[in-house]
Amino acid sequence: MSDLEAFYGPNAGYVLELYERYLQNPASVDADSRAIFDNWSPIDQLNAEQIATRQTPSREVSKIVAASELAHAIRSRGHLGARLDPLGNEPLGDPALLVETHGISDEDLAQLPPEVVGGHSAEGARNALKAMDALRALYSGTISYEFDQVKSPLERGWLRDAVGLQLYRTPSDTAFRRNLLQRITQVEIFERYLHQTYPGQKRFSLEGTDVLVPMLDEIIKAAIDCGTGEVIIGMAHRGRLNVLAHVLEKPYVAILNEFGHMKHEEGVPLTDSFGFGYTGDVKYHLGAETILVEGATVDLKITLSPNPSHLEFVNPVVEGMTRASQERNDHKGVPQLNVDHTLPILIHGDAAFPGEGVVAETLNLWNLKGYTVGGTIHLIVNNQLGFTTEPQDYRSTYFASDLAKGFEVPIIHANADDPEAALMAVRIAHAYRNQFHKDILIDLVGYRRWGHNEGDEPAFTQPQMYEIIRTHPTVRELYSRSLQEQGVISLKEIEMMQQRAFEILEDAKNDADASFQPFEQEETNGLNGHHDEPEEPPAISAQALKKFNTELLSWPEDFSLNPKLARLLQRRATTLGSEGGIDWGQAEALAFASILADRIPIRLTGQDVERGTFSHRHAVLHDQYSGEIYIPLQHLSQAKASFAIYNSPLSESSVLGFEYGYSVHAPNSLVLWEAQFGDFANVAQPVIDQFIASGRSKWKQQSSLVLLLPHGYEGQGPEHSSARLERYLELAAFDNWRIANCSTAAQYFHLLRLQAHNLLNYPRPLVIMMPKSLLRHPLASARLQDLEQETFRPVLDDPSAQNRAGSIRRVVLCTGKIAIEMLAYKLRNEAQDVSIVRVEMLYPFPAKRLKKILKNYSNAHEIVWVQEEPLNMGAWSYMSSQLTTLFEPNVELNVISRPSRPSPATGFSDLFQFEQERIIEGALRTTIRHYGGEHGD
Ligand SMILES: Cc1ncc(C[n+]2csc(CCOP(=O)(O)OP(=O)(O)O)c2C)c(N)n1
Repeated sequence: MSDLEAFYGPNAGYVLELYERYLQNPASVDADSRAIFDNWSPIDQLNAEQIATRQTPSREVSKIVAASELAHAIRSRGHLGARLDPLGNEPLGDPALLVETHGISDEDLAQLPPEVVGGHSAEGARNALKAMDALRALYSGTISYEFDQVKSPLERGWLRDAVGLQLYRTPSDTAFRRNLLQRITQVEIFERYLHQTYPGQKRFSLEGTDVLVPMLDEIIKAAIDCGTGEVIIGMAHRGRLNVLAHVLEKPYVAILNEFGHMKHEEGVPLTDSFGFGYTGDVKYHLGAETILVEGATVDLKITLSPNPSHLEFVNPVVEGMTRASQERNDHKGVPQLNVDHTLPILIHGDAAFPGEGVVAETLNLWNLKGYTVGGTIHLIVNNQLGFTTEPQDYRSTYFASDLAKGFEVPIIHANADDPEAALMAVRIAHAYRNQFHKDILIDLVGYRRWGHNEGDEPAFTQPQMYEIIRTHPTVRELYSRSLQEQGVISLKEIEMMQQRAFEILEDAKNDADASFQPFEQEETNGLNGHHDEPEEPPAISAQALKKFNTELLSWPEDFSLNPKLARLLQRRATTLGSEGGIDWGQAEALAFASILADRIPIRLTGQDVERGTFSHRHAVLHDQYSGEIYIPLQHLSQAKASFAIYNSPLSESSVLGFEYGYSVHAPNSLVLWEAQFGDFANVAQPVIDQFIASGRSKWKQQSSLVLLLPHGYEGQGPEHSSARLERYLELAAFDNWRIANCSTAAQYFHLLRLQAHNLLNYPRPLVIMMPKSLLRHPLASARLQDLEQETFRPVLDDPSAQNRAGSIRRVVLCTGKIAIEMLAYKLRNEAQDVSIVRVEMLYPFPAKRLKKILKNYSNAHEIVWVQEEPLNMGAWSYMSSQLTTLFEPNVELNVISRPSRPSPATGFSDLFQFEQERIIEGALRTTIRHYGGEHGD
């Protein structure tokens, strides 16, 4: 109650009012007030009431109010006055942080009791001035906070308590501090050793933000204490070698070996890469895994995802890996998510974080049911430069972290020259994530001791900054000096620490030199297969398919499905008879059902996938009255694995990166991503180029991700026609993935099953050009026996041409929808000398099968590749080089297409129609020869 003696008159009235609010809901008052009220007794309340009735001189009241406003300003805007820059730049400041702005002086504060400031800083302080100083040290020191963007009062209260009550202060015992110094010493000496031993070689030194490593140590320690099973880290080049060595425990010998013996600076290892398809990556992009064993029982797996040069694109990949690690899917229904099992950490650059859009896309995932991972700890390694570019040229906001505020992410800024402050930041971050399962970000403000890489001269572009850095002591020097002054460690011990760290590196270098082996042949196991054949999945009985179908068309009795949709779905009950008519959506559902029955979990995501962009899937049913949903694939009696389906946010890069990461980390799951229209995947091109197409060759990363890309020319204009098949074909090499374009629902059914059954023994991404008009086309539909008896066929010969093979003069080769259009075209029956052969699997190229089919048409004198796409797009460039090896030289190879164009399709429907008919007629009439070309025929 002594607190209250200091308050009188209206101020005590205010306190009482606050107290009443506290009694109703403790979270509704600020943390500091709450801390006081937590210790109040009923007597205190009585006294407060008495005090409140006394008269107060109004000047005193206004000083108290001013002091309390100042304290509030420090708590909410202290970061604007914080000493965050090790290089000594002045903070931005804010008038609200100045005493005089509030109409009072330090002398006034010295007259007021410390309780007007409240919280931890008031404890033991002689007066409000002292308490205010302590408050400034908490909020505007070498650590500071931005919490006001967090909407939940409960969370804000928790965060204020964490700071105000110093709940997560870094331990101050001698052993802890000495260990911390030792760690910083290892980090620094490692960089110095590399600098001296391999002058000019790129390593993207961490010096200037060295404390990142002990920060990661601290998070990992906290994770172990919480029983976390896995920590997954994503980061770019900066400090990666240091993290690999000290956090992932990659042996020094291995790292030094890479330095000493790289044939080429950009990292081609000395393997016979032409023989094995593994071409590797530069050392500062490599990933690693380690298992930390603490005591007898606790194992923590730490994974550092490999990273391409494209900054920040690893973010969604790490989130997807994390989600995969958090889910159990060995049961039917929804996967069981345990976000406490895995902790993701994303380390960003200060220029890349606000600059690369994929960061915002990834932040947007945190609270979405298909994507949440229960919070990510973000760390910006802020060295105040992006290559040679300064903050005023690479971001429009004051702090590098400002983007995150829009996502309600709490932000902690820390000065990288104060290791204890930096550690407190991660201690709070981990506890917050643990408590609220939300993202939190630390902006670690440091500097970069060298150029962007070690071959760069930074003084060319930042002369003044580097003049300061040249003489600025390292964090190790600063911290050891501080510990020495406090008597925690002696100079001799400090020197011995350095000496020891050097010796260990020297020993490793000797070992590296002695043990170097130029060929890594054994590591290429599993990567040397060229054009392997995937294994056929087991056959599936008609009876089983019928049972699946019945269950897929069942929902609870009291479930009110939209009557129109119910009728639509009921049509599927009739298609397993002799009439057939199984359309794409139904074939897919039956394939999924059979895959789930075979214990293979499925995850399907993309924009509007639950219904399907073309209203063809309807995997998720909605009750018309309650809004409840029902997903038949989660209720199948025979399902033995989970089925997850989520509409994605409107994003391609982050969601595709996420699914790639998921597929890598859950290799036994069938993971599918569907683009709304195929060419929207262009927006995710870095994910396709850097991960899906090349991850295996660069990092031996295995993925069986399926990309479903709607493709086909139907008069919908330039951006809704082409999935840019040519791009996938161009990236195809060394059996890196499979590219298919199915023309029937049955083929799609079998292809899905083929992929699902080869997840582990033949893992490859699969790109499928998906149809639109074919989704319900009778000629593309399947009969029950097609599903029961057939398997996926990479090439489909023309059944109608079998009995007249000898009279075929022209073999039309094509892929996908155009085949069905030609078969359905009015002139088809007249074109008796034409056979229409469909290439359903474009890559790996089905050379043997095609050759066999072509051989059958021994009198054909012409092979024509027919495509809807312009000549410079589609499969033609790829096909033309592949096809020439398949037939005799006297056979002509021609092409029919739209003429070469910069835009994939016309926006005019009449022009589209005209061109489409010309292509089809040109293919079917052997007398007409108008082929596509640069300017048309
Ligand atoms: C998508 C992409 N754009 C450009 C680059 C080229 N680049 C590599 S590092 C870098 C500067 C990055 O600055 P920052 O994010 O602050 O990280 P730092 O290197 O300073 O640690 C640039 C422009 C890249 N790697 N990726």
